[in-house]
Amino acid sequence: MNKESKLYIAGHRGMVGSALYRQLLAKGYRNLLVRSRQELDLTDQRAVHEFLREEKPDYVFMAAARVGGIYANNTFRADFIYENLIIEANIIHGAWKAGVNRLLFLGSSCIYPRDCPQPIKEEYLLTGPLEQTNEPYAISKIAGIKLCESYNRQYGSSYVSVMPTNLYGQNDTYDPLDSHVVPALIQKTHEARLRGDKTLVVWGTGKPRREFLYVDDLARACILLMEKMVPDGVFNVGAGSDVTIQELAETIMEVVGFQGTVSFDVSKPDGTPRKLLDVSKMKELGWEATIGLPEGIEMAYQDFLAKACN
Ligand code: GFB
Repeated sequence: MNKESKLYIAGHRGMVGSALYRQLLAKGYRNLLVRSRQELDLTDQRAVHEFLREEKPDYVFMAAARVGGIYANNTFRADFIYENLIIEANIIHGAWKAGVNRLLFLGSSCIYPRDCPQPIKEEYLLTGPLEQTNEPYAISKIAGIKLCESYNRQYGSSYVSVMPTNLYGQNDTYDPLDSHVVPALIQKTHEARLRGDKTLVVWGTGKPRREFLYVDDLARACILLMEKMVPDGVFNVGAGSDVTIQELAETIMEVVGFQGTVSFDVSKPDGTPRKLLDVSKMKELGWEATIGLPEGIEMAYQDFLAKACN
């Protein structure tokens, strides 16, 4: 990949896509190809194939997906599996037809079996049953990995898959019901502080463990994989350590300046008990996470405040 290469970022307005866009621009890549949802509907096969055939990008970053937290995954099960499957099929097949040899597909750590050994190695894929709250989403992401692998094996392309752990950071989606735990708790804690509440309600038991990665660290890993043209395959990208949801809530309360206590709504699901990724493969390539949790939460909170004030 050189500075003149034509790079298509699918989903450039989302949290991951916008981080990729910012970082690629900062590194001097000038030939970035993007389309808004209004300009290109990624669920429309004909439109996607025509776009890729006309534009002929050299590289494709696939950051477009229907995403959300545990409630959204569990509720909009059909939308999550359908939209992700069709977007993946359209872009991957369209890219291959347009002669794109290098593509990066973004999956998720929820593709791994619910109860697999920790930390999770890439080879544990498809060795056991999945977590139920996000099974449709996970199946769609496994399909994406298998699409990449199959095109590589049948047609000799070089499509690589990245499995990020739970992400957060600049340009996250804030919604008390549908978003992931970090943005949901940032918003809820902020509002609880403004109202002068005594208690912050956290879903589940607070005991599940999660690994949180600031999105800029992920973007750096993706660009490295594309620049180094590492062999195809699946690459875990995670922070290397995890915390309980209770510890996360306490960190957020500290950053936001909320003095109350935490209570747990156990009528809400916990989801998978733990999903800490083994990131040895990325470490061998010279990548590791650089943004710690309190620092990252502080940056995310500033981004939330900037948006809330606009
Ligand atoms: O981030 P999250 O929604 O997704 O929830 P998952 C993580 C944990 O935080 C769960 C708890 O145990 C939740 O019960 N939690 C506590 C909360 N309070 C809240 C809250 O206010 N909002 C939310 N959302 N959670 C998702 C998958 O799983 O992770 C996706 O559903 C994807 O498919 C994503 O893989 C990375 O980590 O459980």
